[in-house]
Amino acid sequence: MAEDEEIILADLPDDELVLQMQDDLYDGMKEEIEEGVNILLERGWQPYDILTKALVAGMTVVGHDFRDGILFVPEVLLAANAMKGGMFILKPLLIETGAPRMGKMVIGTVKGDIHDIGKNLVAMMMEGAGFEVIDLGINNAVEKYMAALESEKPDILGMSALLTTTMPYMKVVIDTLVAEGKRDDYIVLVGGAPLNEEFGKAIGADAYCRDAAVTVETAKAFIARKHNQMTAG
Ligand code: B12
Repeated sequence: MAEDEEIILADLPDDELVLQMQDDLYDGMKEEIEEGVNILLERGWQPYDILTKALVAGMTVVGHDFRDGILFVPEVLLAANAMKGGMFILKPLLIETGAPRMGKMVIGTVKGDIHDIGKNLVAMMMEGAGFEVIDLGINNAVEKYMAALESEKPDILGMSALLTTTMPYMKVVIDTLVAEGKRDDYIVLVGGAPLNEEFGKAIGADAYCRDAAVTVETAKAFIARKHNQMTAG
């Protein structure tokens, strides 16, 4: 196809459309991403598959080239904006599953960190699975988490960090919970690209979750265990 020839997204077969959407995400083309999402929905694709195969996969490529110095912050911001355009369309579809109420989660990105795409995705998937989610947004100091736990009384506290410099802040929050004798009142789940299971254990979280789907499964398992303990006790 000639360089200047316009690509008609709706004419592409599914596999080519998905690859084109990954390219468009890379190039920060929000409108094209929205159009692609709508086309795949019309073709009967599941919202979760669109999210993972087109959007998250596209963002992974962006991540690699950002790491390798091929892309810079302005371009990554555009890609993030395009991703959010797609997520905005998918959000109500992921949430309206009619799942029974599972529990409540307070979630936020830690102090010094403004990455929120992964956190938003976790929040969306948790809502879709029937959890009530209170989203504290980005750059949360320990006081903000403590105040929300006090007022919302959730079952789960979720913390997100995408930087090696901000992930230790999760321990500040957990240590504060311990110092105030509240650690056992909450299931603490942590996540973000630089974390791993070992880190989660080291800071005293209940679990590290590598992605939104694992978060939902882990949260359900912990809630079930909590209910069993309550009925046994
Ligand atoms: C998009 C992006 C940005 C955007 C953020 C836009 C936004 N609104 O979020 C912008 C351009 C603003 C940005 C800025 C910066 N970024 Co940045 N960014 C990224 C990038 C490319 C993608 C992150 C992303 O959205 N991924 C997609 C989502 C879906 O994945 P995820 O976040 O990992 O989330 C999943 C899981 O981790 C998990 N999860 C996430 N949160 C939670 C929470 C809970 C409770 C649970 C259970 C699970 C969970 O589930 C999610 C869904 O499946 C990453 C690359 C990467 N490999 O991660 C770099 C990256 C994180 N950024 C990096 C850097 C260095 C920066 C800057 C310092 C750059 C600079 N020089 O200014 C600034 C820091 C700003 C700040 N103070 O926070 C580095 C971090 C390196 C390090 N080791 O610390 C990375 C790894 C890129 C790199 N390799 O160099 N960035």
